[in-house]
Amino acid sequence: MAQDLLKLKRQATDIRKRNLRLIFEAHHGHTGGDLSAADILTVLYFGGVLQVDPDHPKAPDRDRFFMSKGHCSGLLYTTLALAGFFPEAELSTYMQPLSRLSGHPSTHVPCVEANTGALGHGLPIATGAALAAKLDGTPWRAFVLTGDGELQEGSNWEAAMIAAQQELENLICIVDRNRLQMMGRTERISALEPLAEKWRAFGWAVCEVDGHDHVELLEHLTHLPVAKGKPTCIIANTCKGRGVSFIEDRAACHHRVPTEAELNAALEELDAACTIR
Ligand SMILES: Cc1ncc(C[n+]2csc(CCOP(=O)(O)OP(=O)(O)O)c2C)c(N)n1
Ligand SMILES: [Mg+2]
Repeated sequence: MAQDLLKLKRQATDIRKRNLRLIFEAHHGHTGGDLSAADILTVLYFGGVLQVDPDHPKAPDRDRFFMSKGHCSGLLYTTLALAGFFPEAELSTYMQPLSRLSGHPSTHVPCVEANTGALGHGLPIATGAALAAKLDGTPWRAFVLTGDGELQEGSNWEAAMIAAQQELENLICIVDRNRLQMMGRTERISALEPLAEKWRAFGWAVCEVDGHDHVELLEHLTHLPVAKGKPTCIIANTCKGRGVSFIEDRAACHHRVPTEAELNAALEELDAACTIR
């Protein structure tokens, strides 16, 4: 177990480092939101949570993952490439003309289940998918990752109502609760708290975790559903820009591209943190 956790820690560092290089090379990207969700995607794809197979990306019974905070396509593509869904070298084409690695997730990429990025659509799509799986009597689950600012879109709450009414225990919504949106703090712009109580009032089973703690994430994501007959919401408390001190918890980090000196400093800092046990 300790060995597995060390592997996950290294994997998360590799994802963050490759992701930062991708943003630097492309001169585009969402640095803060990518780093914020890196541990969540690490655990989903490398912690044995998602039942997906790079050799059979269209396997009918695969779990479906929807990256609703689609502005963080760079993180999704980096994770998928490192997990073997397409060659890592292709990451250098991110956001270049004719590349399938577009700025918002594209279904041309293996295991990307929907085109997302217009905020507020991932949960409704995942709800429909989970309902279809339930009606078909198939075992797969629908996972969705939303931003917290994204929850200001009303479509999420329409989907939340239907999901509870339909008792979609095969639906898991993870909220990247970094408390920042594009222009500042969520609680200043359009407050979400009490967020857990809101989800509970909508009929969901809710748990709150440290979204950078692999043990906590694994504990909840490998014991699903949290409650029989209810969809699950996991509020993952995170830090936007996590892992790079001069990027962390700043609104300006939302889509600021690092300079070459900043990139090198960030890579060094990530390496140093990974060697400390
Ligand atoms: C419907 C819609 N409105 C506006 C945007 C522009 N936009 C991209 S990211 C973002 C902020 C998202 O904040 P949050 O959901 O908290 O994401 P994170 O903090 O994880 O980056 C906005 C407004 C969009 N992509 N879609
Ligand atoms: Mg946010």
